Amino acid sequence: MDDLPVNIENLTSLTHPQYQIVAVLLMVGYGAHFAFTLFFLSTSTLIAPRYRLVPWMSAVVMVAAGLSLLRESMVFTDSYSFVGGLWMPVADQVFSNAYRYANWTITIPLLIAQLLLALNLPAKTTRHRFYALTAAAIAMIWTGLIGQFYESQAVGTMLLWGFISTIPFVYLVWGVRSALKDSEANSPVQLHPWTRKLFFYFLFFWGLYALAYMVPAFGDGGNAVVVRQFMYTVADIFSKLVYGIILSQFVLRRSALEGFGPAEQALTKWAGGPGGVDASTLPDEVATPTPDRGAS
Ligand code: RET
Repeated sequence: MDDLPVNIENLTSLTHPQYQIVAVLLMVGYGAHFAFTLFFLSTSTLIAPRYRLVPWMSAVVMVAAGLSLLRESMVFTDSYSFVGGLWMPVADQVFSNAYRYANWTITIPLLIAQLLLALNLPAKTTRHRFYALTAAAIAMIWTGLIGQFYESQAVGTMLLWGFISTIPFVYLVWGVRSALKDSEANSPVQLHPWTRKLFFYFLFFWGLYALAYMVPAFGDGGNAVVVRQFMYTVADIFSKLVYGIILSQFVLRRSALEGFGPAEQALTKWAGGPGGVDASTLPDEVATPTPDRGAS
């Protein structure tokens, strides 16, 4: 397989712990994404109808990512056989991280769309930014996809494509930053700290994918396989799942601040409690618990 454009996973044996860690990481990945589909669908009713697409898009992202990781996991277990105390790559099965890139082509436009919808920018700005950021994201993913085919044979070529891919990524980061900044003009002040923190959150966890891409430049053995799948799993969970929870919480607060009853009730219940909202930041009618809630 040396002369085929394959991932490092196909060229190295794995010890039993290395194999187990990757198998568990992939399982945690698809399990968490599938499970949280239910969370996003069930909590969406607390959010004002105009922002409800945000959790619904998270639910779609969860299913798409769950299926992709399930497939990745099945291909991983099919790609090795246990021989002489080691997990050896099998000759007639190719493991590929390309499934991930295919999946990002679907999920990233959704992640961008849900951010823009949560920010409640004017419709025209939202549309323009969506097209520009999605075009940059597709350019980033597909140039990275080409590059990762060179990781086992020509690390220099891989890094060159990685560099090309970083150019649209920088544009994407800049676009997200300016969308977040623009949103402050039409967002209640209580939401401003959220938008500032969101940028660094986004930068860190999306950047983790770029770091994972570079792992074959530093090693191509079993540890490199484990480190890369670990980085992918962390990036997946935080840039899709936890990101979805944060955006849902963000639009839940926005809904409450705009006077949407179910959101007000959901937040009032926890007002003053650990991690709850400060009641003084909510409209008056929200800050006063109703008698039945006070009694419980
Ligand atoms: C690549 C190639 C190397 C350079 C850069 C990359 C960036 C990838 C990113 C991926 C984000 C994926 C997400 C998936 C969600 O489902 C393509 C690895 C910069 C930022 C958020």
